[in-house]
Amino acid sequence: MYRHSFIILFLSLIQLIHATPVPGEAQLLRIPNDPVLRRPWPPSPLPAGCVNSATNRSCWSRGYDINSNPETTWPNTGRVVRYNLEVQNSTLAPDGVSRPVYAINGQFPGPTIKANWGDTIVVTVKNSLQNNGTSMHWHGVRQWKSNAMDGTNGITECPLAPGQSRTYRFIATQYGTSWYHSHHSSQYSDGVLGPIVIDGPATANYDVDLGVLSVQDWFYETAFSNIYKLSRAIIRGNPTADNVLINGTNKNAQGGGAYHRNTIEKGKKYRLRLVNTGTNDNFKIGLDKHNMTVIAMDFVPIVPFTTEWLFIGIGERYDVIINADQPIDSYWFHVVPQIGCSNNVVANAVSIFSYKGANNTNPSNGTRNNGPPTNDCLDPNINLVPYVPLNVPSNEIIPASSNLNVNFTVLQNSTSAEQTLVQWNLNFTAIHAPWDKPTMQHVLDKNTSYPKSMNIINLPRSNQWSFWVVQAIPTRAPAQPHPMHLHGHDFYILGAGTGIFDNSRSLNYVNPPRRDVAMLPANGYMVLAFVTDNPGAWLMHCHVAWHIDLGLGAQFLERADEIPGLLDYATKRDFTQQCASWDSYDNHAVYKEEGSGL
Ligand SMILES: *[C@@H]1O[C@H](CO)[C@@H](O)[C@H](O)[C@H]1NC(C)=O
Ligand SMILES: *[C@@H]1O[C@H](CO)[C@@H](O)[C@H](O)[C@H]1NC(C)=O
Ligand SMILES: *[C@@H]1O[C@H](CO)[C@@H](O)[C@H](O)[C@H]1NC(C)=O
Ligand SMILES: *[C@@H]1O[C@H](CO)[C@@H](O)[C@H](O)[C@H]1NC(C)=O
Ligand SMILES: *[C@@H]1O[C@H](CO)[C@@H](O)[C@H](O)[C@H]1NC(C)=O
Ligand SMILES: *[C@@H]1O[C@H](CO)[C@@H](O)[C@H](O)[C@H]1NC(C)=O
Ligand SMILES: *[C@@H]1O[C@H](CO)[C@@H](O)[C@H](O)[C@H]1NC(C)=O
Ligand SMILES: *[C@@H]1O[C@H](CO)[C@@H](O)[C@H](O)[C@H]1NC(C)=O
Ligand SMILES: *[C@@H]1O[C@H](CO)[C@@H](O)[C@H](O)[C@H]1NC(C)=O
Ligand SMILES: *[C@@H]1O[C@H](CO)[C@@H](O)[C@H](O)[C@H]1NC(C)=O
Ligand SMILES: *[C@@H]1O[C@H](CO)[C@@H](O)[C@H](O)[C@H]1NC(C)=O
Ligand SMILES: [Cu+2]
Repeated sequence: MYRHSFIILFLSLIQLIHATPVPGEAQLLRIPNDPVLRRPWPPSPLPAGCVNSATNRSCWSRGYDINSNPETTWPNTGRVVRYNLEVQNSTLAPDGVSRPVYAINGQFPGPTIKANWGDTIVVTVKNSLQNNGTSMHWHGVRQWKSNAMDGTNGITECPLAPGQSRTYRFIATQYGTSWYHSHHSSQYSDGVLGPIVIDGPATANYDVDLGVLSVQDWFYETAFSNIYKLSRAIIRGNPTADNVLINGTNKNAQGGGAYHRNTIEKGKKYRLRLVNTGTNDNFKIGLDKHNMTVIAMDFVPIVPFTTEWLFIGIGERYDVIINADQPIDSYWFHVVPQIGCSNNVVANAVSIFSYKGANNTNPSNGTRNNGPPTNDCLDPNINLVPYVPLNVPSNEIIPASSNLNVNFTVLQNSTSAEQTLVQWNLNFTAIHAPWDKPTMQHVLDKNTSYPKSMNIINLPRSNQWSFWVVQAIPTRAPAQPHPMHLHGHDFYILGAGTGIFDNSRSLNYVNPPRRDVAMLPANGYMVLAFVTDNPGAWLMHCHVAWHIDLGLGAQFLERADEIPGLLDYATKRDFTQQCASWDSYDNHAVYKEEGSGL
């Protein structure tokens, strides 16, 4: 198996060295023979007896530990974990206020998908809604050579029609914390989401894994109702959320509902897996009197750093360790919407951590409004140092053709206000992913006549570095940061700042942060890079649900020629059947696709 991989590696290097430019393609730079691109390989066998334990979390399994590079190597466990997720139309009251929720297996958030690093995850999704399709995306999962399992309707599949099921199957090549969510317009904001935990080694030790702690804004009006009004400029600006949910619960303004609670024991260390599963709000998080040791960003372990407050954007994840070393008492855990990248009636949401043996399980009211000293919407990039170091070649000027502008448009219609269209666009186009004819269908048909609205960026060549400048256009776009998310890759963040990017800005090529979501600063730029090592149609988009619904996305069509060969017989058959079911449902559906469909 190693020999086989070596031959592939060798061939890739040959390709790198002999790559010649293809006219008209968007692919930008070729850096041959990069020494850090494929490192370390093969994994050196570890001494037997290194066992993952509370006192040595850096171990994992024979041949794999915290030094292994999940971009190139993962355990072959032979283990398959199976889940069934049924999306249902129900009414729930997460914070004590009832509203329609599209729950999964009757619950919100949905059940946690748990696996070990290297396991195969098999999930059967059933759509039991009456009047909506669905499509389940496994956020942050690299889907290495498994693009068809990405769950992005209009790109990798047709939506799953009411009454239908489909089975997704993919390998956990990375480990850490994430979530799954619907990619069917704004549907996830109405409840179709749940946590993912992939166990693996860690860069610092802890005693207890408390699991995922999701944080998100929460609206009493449904997302579908809000987006209808937003897209037609019936309301202007982002709708105001009514609450913040912490692990799916909170008190409401009238005092109903309940705080989320955790009990901890003095002297122990706790791992907490933070995920922002929100629609519009970005937060800073902190626990009174305690610091957090941050050990992972998204699916990438980092050199641990300690902080009192941690910014978390939509779709981002941080794994942190809290040391229960303070006096036995109860403490507020704060989730504070940041001004400029949030719109919420709640200024400082809380949950409670109580030490075992504390006399009072309610913390003092005096600290109820503790908050971070500063308000901002920026990733702490300087502190985000990947534990397995990978560099980016630095000997190139970033060309103007790698610019992807983020801009905002209102297409006014003087005849009919109902027809006014608000759009966000990326590189001059508001993306539209046609549900009835996804990118995958075009690829299987070998049809390259894509409508411009699909906003396709072709990346035909293998194992090339590609560089992107995501640039907010300050003149027209409301000054607002955007959490940008890429499917199919972890990108490298070479730099981010305010103003217009030019090549005089300093960029970091030495082990820069790599992850799958990062904040584009308000009126600013972000320079990203990734290697074309994963054939597929991969969406890049803003994770503010309103913004992607209104078009803020593009798709990288990477090595299209190789995609059909990655679909086995059953996957191709299921794809076709799912599209046929969708078409027959859509013929008489009450609701039609609007906006991007994503
Ligand atoms: C933990 O395991 C690693 C191997 O992954 C080993 O090098 C290290 O010495 C161990 N540390 C302790 C404290 O046992
Ligand atoms: C959920 O049920 C309500 C009430 O029956 C119905 O109006 C709505 O269309 C349903 N939504 C979906 C997505 O099926
Ligand atoms: C989903 O159903 C709701 C009604 O329950 C409707 O408002 C919405 O437009 C539907 N969305 C889609 C994409 O079908
Ligand atoms: C949040 O809820 C999930 C699901 O119920 C649970 O597994 C997890 O432990 C909870 N997280 C915390 C930090 O309590
Ligand atoms: C938290 O970190 C700050 C800054 O490094 C430090 O001053 C403080 O003592 C730490 N608090 C605890 C409880 O460790
Ligand atoms: C709890 O209350 C008892 C009685 O007032 C007191 O003796 C004890 O020290 C308190 N324990 C803590 C942890 O505050
Ligand atoms: C804290 O505030 C709540 C709500 O305002 C109140 O019910 C409670 O009695 C207060 N607790 C203390 C110890 O003052
Ligand atoms: C941004 O969009 C506006 C229309 O809303 C347009 O006038 C302007 O030229 C666009 N700018 C760029 C750089 O795309
Ligand atoms: C404006 O609205 C009218 C009435 O709905 C519609 O017929 C027309 O196509 C719209 N024009 C544009 C440019 O969207
Ligand atoms: C190719 O795709 C385009 C856009 O979906 C479509 O209009 C065209 O008919 C297709 N061509 C063929 C030969 O199927
Ligand atoms: C961005 O859009 C422009 C105008 O449509 C196009 O010429 C250019 O190729 C696009 N950029 C990329 C990287 O596809
Ligand atoms: Cu955005």
